[in-house]
Amino acid sequence: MTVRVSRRFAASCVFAALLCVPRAGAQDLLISLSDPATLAGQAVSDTEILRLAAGGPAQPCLNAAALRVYFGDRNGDGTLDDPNDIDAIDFVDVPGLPMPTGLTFSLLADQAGFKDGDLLHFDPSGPGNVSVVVSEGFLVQALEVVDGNIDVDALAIADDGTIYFSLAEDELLGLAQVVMQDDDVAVLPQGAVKALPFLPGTVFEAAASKALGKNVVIGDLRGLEIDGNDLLFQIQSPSDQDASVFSTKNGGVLVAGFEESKLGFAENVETDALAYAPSQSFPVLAATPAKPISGAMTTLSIRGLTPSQPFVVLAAQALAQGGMSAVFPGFGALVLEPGDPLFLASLANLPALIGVASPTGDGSFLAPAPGATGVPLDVVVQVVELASTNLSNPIVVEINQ
Ligand SMILES: [Ca+2]
Ligand SMILES: [Ca+2]
Ligand SMILES: [Ca+2]
Ligand SMILES: [Ca+2]
Repeated sequence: MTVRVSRRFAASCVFAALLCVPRAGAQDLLISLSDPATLAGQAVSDTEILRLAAGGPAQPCLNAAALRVYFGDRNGDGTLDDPNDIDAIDFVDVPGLPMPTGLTFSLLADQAGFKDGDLLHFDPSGPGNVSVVVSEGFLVQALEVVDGNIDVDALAIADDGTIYFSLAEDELLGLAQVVMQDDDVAVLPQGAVKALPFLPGTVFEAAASKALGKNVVIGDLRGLEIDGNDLLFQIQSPSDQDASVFSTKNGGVLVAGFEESKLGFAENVETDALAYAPSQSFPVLAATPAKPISGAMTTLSIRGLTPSQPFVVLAAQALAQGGMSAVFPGFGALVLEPGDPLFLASLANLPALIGVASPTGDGSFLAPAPGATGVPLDVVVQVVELASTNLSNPIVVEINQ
């Protein structure tokens, strides 16, 4: 027996009182997948962050290549590391800083000294610097988790700093032996060391049931965002709705245009993270192959460009460190080291580095990978649109590695 039901009234009062910051209008969302899938013929990993506008389809946003740059070389072996599956996100626009620095996220599993219950962010001090915003240990103490171990798997941070989060598994809490289930939502006000009574998963199950017009068992709560007095959420079950965005609005609705059927994937997909998107979108850059040998033809692919407009490819051998970024629209910052010889050389050869986007906003650029045979070389690349000066994400082409 648990006291979960008897806490429902108190939780409902908290629910009404705390969700009081309105947001205006329909807004794009960020999502992440639980498993790899294929979108418009391109592989999407379960770590990547995708952008979703009402009606879809999903578009790449923070792709695997950009995440490697910002996650950095975590184990010190000289090459960049991929974060393991990201399973919780919140996003706040930070003007003048690269887009990833507005992201708070949690990993699916412990990695490189980070815990799967830590809330992490990409530090503004530069790509590759990752900080713990709130540690798993702090959250364990705030909830009084008996076994001392949690995995955060859904996250929303209110404008007043209140943290809403869900756990990946049921956990026994405190001396009262309360069970917090994996579809419940913990509430931790800004500055508090103890969590408030959690929001019961029965609220979300009832909302999903009302939205779908039938009684459903939602399983785990996988994604969470705040929408004025309501919460947006994503669920584990049923499988034909486990990538849909639901709202507690009016007792429960599917958010129009954000149903699973609109995402546009080749496969049946499930999502595991949800947040509001940046106000600005940006061209998304990737290289194929990501790790060429010197001389190998390498394709830079760009999606989300302004249709039919020219863009230029900029390259450097180093990332700008510590406040040296230049502010531009789109991705938010040029992070190429401005004094780098390759960067200066690319500026001197700009006409050769100009491409033109297709009428659908795609671009590509083909070049042989530079460098001496067998010698490891990193080349950082960003693309900038000439008219709008919108920047793409950076990538690092890891040559001979
Ligand atoms: Ca994911
Ligand atoms: Ca996690
Ligand atoms: Ca943990
Ligand atoms: Ca959960």
